[in-house]
This record gives sequence, C-alpha cells and structure tokens, in this order.
Amino acid sequence: LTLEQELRRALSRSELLLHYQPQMDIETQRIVGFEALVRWKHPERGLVPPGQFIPFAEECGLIVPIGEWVLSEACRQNKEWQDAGYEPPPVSVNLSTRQFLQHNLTGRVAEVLQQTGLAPSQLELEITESCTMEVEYATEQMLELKQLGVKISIDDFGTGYSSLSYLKKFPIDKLKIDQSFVRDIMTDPNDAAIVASIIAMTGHLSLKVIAEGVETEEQLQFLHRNQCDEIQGYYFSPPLSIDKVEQLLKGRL
Ligand code: G
Ligand code: G
Ligand code: MN
Ligand code: NA
Repeated sequence: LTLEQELRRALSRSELLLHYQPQMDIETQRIVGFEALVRWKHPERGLVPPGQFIPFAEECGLIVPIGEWVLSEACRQNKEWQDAGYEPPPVSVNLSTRQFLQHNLTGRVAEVLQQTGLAPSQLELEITESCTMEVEYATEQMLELKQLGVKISIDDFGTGYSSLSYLKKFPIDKLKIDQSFVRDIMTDPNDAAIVASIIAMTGHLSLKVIAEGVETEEQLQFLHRNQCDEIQGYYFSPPLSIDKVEQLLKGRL
C-alpha cells in the first residue's frame, strides 16, 4: 500500500487518536487549556507521530478529512469530560491552511459544535501565519469564526510570513510563540530579546500570549518576569493519553 492508501484506510478504520498537551497559566499555575495532537495507531508500526504523516497529508489533501476528524473528536471528548463533571479547560485544535481556506469552514465548525453540544467558548482554533497570506479572505474567515464564539490563535508565531500589520487587522485572541525562539532564551540574547519583544507587543495589542516548548524552570522564570500569560511544554507536561488527562482532571477537582 502507498502511504496515501494507508492513511485513507486509517481514517476509515479509526486508527487515529488524540493526545492532549496541557497549557498552564504562569501566574495561577492552573491548567487553562489542552492542545489536541493527533497520532496514528498503525497496525504494524505502532504509534506514529504527526510529523511522519501530517506533512504528507497536507500535500495530498487528506489533511482535510483528517482535520475534520480531529475537530469533531476533540469537541466530542471535551463535552464528554464536561458531562462527567471533570470541568475541562477549552481545547485547542490545529487547523491546516487547506482547512482554513475552505469556503464552508465556519459552517463545518458550527455543525460540529451543534452535533457535539460543545459550547463555542470551549474551542480554540490554531492557525499558522501561512493562513494569512490572502489578507482580505483571512480577515473575513476569522470574523465569521469569531462570530460563532470560538477563539483563534496564531500558532508557530514568528516562523512564517510575518507581516506585523495583520496583527491589528485580524480578530485573533492569542499568539503562540514558536518553540524555536523559546529553546535558547537562556543562552542566546537574540532569542531572549525576540521573545521579550513579542510578549511586550501582545500586551500593547491586548492579545494573550503563550510560549511553546518550555522545558526548564529557568525558562519559566524568564517568561514570568517578562509577563508571558501561559506556557506549554515538557516542563509542565508532554502531550498525554486520554487516561492520563482524565487522571489529571480528576486530581484537580
Ligand atoms: O505532537 P507533535 O509535536 O509531534 O506534532 C508535530 C506537528 O504536527 C506539530 O507541528 C503539530 O502542529 C502538528 N499536528 C499535530 N496534530 C495536528 C492536527 O490535528 N492537525 C494539524 N494540521 N497538525 C497537527
Ligand atoms: O506545531 P505545534 O505547536 O502545533 O506542535 C507542538 C509540538 O511541539 C508537538 O509535536 C509537541 O509534541 C511538541 N512539544 C511540546 N512541548 C515540547 C517541549 O517542551 N519541547 C519540545 N522539544 N517539543 C515540544
Ligand atoms: Mn499547535
Ligand atoms: Na506551534
């Protein structure tokens, strides 16, 4: 089988599953979100990480049905946790550019929210800077989504086609500082300056900001001093299986 055939089979046989990485409020140290990250439970190769099939799925277009599955599964799961009394924080779902460019995206998202019964405020959509190339289209698409009541964040911020002018145009809620800038903040003064500047800028623009790839106490302290709102990374927690998320949520009640 080709990879494409295998991926089609994976979709039809329910071989995809989600892990969730917690996001922490730096000030309160509470869990304020979970990012849904897809994995492929391959019958022979075991648990395949997204880096090994998402780029291919983006190329061949299968990212659209995969992304729709991720969206509906993440919403379904969040509602299930709510109904079980776990008081889950909102879930963040990655949208690929192809999904973002779809003309009926808002309708699809609305349908998923309706079918799962999840409140729009429990859903955050992560888009990348490449979604923002067509400024007028992107603005309209985001406004439609915002009218639904979902939140929008810019993922991998700083690695794409950064035209800072869009930050004031687009109705976004949050920037996610890419982990490539966070990795060396303690040793590379340039990275430290970039991260501190992004955080300061989000403050002036009234956007929330989360740092990705936080692995050490020192990085956390740096981010706290610079008034970053939230962190995500191995320091707090790696992406977790459903069982582990449930343990975490139960322990928190
Ligand atoms: O979990 P991991 O760090 O290996 O993820 C690797 C990459 O795969 C990340 O860039 C992440 O954004 C991407 N990814 C994970 N899950 C999804 C998904 O559901 N949809 C899309 N479009 N990308 C995802
Ligand atoms: O591109 P995106 O931000 O959607 O994907 C997040 C990716 O980063 C996931 O694949 C996740 O496994 C990975 N990741 C999360 N936390 C850390 C971390 O602290 N260090 C490193 N190196 N990778 C991380
Ligand atoms: Mn992401
Ligand atoms: Na990212």
